[in-house]
Amino acid sequence: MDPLPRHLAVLGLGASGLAVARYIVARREAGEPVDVTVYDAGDSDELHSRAMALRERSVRVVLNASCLLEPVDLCIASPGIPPTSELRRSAFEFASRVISEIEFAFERSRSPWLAVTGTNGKTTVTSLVAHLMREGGVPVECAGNIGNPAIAVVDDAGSSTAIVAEVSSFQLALTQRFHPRVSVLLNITPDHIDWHGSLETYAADKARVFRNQGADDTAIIDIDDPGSALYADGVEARGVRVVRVSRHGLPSGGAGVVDGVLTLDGASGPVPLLAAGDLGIRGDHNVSNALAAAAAGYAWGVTPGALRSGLASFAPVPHRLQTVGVIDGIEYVNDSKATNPGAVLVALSAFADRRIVLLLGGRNKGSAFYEVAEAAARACKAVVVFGEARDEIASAMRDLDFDPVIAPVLADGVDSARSLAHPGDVVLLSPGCASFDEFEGYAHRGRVF
Ligand code: UMA
Repeated sequence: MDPLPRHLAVLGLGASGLAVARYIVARREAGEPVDVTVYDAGDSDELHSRAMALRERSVRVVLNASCLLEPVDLCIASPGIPPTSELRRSAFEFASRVISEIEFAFERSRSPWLAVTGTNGKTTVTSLVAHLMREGGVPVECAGNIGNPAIAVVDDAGSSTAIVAEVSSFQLALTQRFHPRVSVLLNITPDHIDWHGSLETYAADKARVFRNQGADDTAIIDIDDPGSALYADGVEARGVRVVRVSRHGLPSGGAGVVDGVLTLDGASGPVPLLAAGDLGIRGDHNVSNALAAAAAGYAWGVTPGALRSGLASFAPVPHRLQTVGVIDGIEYVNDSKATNPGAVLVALSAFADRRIVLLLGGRNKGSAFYEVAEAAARACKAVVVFGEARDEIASAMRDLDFDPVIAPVLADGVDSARSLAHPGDVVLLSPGCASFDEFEGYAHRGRVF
């Protein structure tokens, strides 16, 4: 592996930036002549304590930063820092090269990579693929947007362990050489428009997952979703093996559903896996997720037997349509990971046969709420809106003559939802917004719920 460039900068001191800084310090302590400065626009107590720990290891840390202080050879940016940030803009002036943490991790890794992207379902599919691969005896490190920065696992993974990474559009935006052996694109619906500037840029950044793939690689693409289906022919025309996934039939050479059974179209004919009804994860969207994961595992060489037992034993991941309690006959479902409108639509369809009290709200990421308001007005007996976006969502609902209950924060919203629900009902936290107006992240919101 090439030595690190001499002068490095890291943007952001969250989970990604901290992991990158620690990696660089470890290289320096192993004898590589590098220096590194970490910049963060924030100034919180948590950042100060992280900064202090890094300074003790001779890392320069600049908090409250608005621009790089000197030229560097390489700048590694944390995914949450948007293109509009002054700090990030200055990186393009001062650094010979600016890349994302996932690109850095890829370049520093000796492992084969499997990357999962899409607007919704990434975490479930990443966890399920890793589970299927482990079931098939493949050593795996699960990393990336799922909450475990990839740079933290690359050294331990070595060359014999596969890195199964959840990759976000933010991470893909600053990739150059990122080249997974197997890529998975689940769907593309509006999200993070505030960060990317437009839906077109968001989609193009997601599609960078295919950019360096070639004839030895596989792309798994869900063709039921129009946003992802768009890419299948173009990627195939470049010589990449494309495995199409659909819940409506069995695409040639792909993964689909035949008589209610998840099935792969293998080299010597259909390979039945598991009845969709026997999956431990709920809803039609999870049939799509399971198909994509099975196709990815199969592309990696996992046997049908291991796929079958892995699919049957997989349980829902936390914060995704997760039943967290039944109290007085009311089922409470935590779908805090639903941070965009598309994810709420999916959640509502998973409970189509139930009476739903929906909790919607948080911080808007530049989304429009008409479609969610329409679906909620159709599917729910009551809707409680909370947080920063409450008035905006309430107004979209009132346009449909549906009066939501308005609560300032989630705790008040849960109290209201509880008083509106009756035995047999579902109280569904599927907020359709980011959590940062009130919480540290979606997992924090889910735990509080
Ligand atoms: N910061 C700045 N300037 C800014 C914005 C932020 O300096 O303009 C600083 C903040 O002060 C903070 C740091 O950047 O100290 C935070 O960096 P970050 O937002 O990149 O967050 P990390 O803690 O590094 O977490 C990131 C991902 N976060 C985002 O993409 C927003 C995590 O995904 C991921 O799990 C983690 O890396 C490990 O790979 C979270 C997420 O919300 C779960 N992802 C989005 C999603 O799933 O929709 C994409």
